[in-house]
Amino acid sequence: MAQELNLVFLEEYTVDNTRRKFLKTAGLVAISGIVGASVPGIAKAHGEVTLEPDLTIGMGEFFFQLHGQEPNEPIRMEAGKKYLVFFENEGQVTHEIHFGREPDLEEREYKVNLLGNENDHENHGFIALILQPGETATMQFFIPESKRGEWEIGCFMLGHYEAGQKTTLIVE
Ligand SMILES: [Cu+2]
Repeated sequence: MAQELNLVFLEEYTVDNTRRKFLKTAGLVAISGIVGASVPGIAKAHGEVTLEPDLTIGMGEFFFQLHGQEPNEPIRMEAGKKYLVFFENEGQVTHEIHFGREPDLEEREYKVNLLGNENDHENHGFIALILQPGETATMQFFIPESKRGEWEIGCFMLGHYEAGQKTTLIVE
């Protein structure tokens, strides 16, 4: 049940002229269904193209886990680089993936979002990915240099953040 999720761009993004132009007018955009169009894929038999993720992040009760690391061990990413990230809900219940800082446990989201804010009209805000048990999503995004620092990945399903489902995300 792969869910082809949106491309999320931040600020300057220079893959091709068409998208750059689109971005200049729209700011942060989420575009469905073009993941395969902009990322070098790995050709498979029968004409199938499989994307090779840079990172694979699993989640469950109650953690995020970069494959190759321990649950909730800090995740490091580089600013100024494009990432294709594969997410997989390996748990038994629905989980969310928010990227931000300053958790707001009343509103159940971060006050500051790494990938845009809801009320930021120039940058159509990306709030969270929501995955049902067993569901996966592939997301592509670019973290600009201006976002260097310490962030967090968290799940704001009721009680999950409180139970420890949060992981430090270091943008270097
Ligand atoms: Cu959760």
